[in-house]
Amino acid sequence: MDIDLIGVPMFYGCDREGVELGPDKLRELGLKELLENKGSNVRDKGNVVVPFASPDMKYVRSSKMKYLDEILTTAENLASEVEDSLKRGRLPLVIGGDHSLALGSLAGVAGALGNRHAVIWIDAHTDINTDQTSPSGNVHGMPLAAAMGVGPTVLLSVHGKEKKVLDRNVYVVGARSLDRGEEKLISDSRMTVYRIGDIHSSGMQAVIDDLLRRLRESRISDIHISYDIDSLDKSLVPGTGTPVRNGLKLEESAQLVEAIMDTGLVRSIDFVEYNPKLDKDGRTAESCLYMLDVFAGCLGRQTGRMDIGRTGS
Ligand code: B3U
Ligand code: MN
Ligand code: MN
Repeated sequence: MDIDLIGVPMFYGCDREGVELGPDKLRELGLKELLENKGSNVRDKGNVVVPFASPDMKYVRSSKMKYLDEILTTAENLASEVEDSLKRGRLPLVIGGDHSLALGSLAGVAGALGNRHAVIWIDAHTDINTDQTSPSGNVHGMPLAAAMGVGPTVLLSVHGKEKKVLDRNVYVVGARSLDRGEEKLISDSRMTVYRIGDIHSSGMQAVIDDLLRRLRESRISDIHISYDIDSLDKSLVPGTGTPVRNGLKLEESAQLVEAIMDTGLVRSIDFVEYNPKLDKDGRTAESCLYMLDVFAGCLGRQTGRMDIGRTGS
């Protein structure tokens, strides 16, 4: 597989410093070599430009969304890179940074692929708050709602059209920490949420079978995976801003990722919320490398350029 690595050194969406060091730390740990050793051709596009802002600028633009201007500028920059990579037939692997970067990656995906794709969001959270329902004002809790066209216009209008994905093509896996407004949006929309309780009661394989069946039935031809490392159990990822107990084991996560990757339909990937500053004894680095190795193995098995010779809209 031909892969474009794109780093997004940003913490504005979680308002907790350290996560901006994620992309360079993963490079230092040998991410490119890992992908290459498993058979992919990798081009490192470097980091997208993230504007500087000091803490006193947090609420300059909005009282409800921290660092709004900086997040929007970064999202625009990232959207162009992702769209460009996809149009060249390469797979953008976007390394965060906090999850607000998905505003940009999903906008880029929509720009290149239109609206026939599915988004699979692997996360302890659903990230479908709006400026009105967010308990924190942290934009990393809002990007998936915005991608579905729900939320304030400023978040929806990143890189053109307002809906980046149809709600019926959105799947969240691993959710276990939801806010009230998020629960309401789940019941009001057609998105599918596989909660940790579903996974533990039916087993990961049953969840995978159901997910793949739905993708087939909706004739999905392209998939974006947004992988938040806090989907993993708290014990595995001390180095993330909001670790949540009762999460996925590495083996469960690997099983899930392999099943999705092996559809051959995955066109782009986000890997987010690794905060090297908060890590303890390198445990999070180890979990990240374990999962990135799983992605690398799957990507290495897939050959050649992807044929995405079509434009969105
Ligand atoms: N749902 C909460 C907490 C949160 C969302 N995403 C993460 N934490 N990582 C919020 O602030 O929206
Ligand atoms: Mn997230
Ligand atoms: Mn999360």
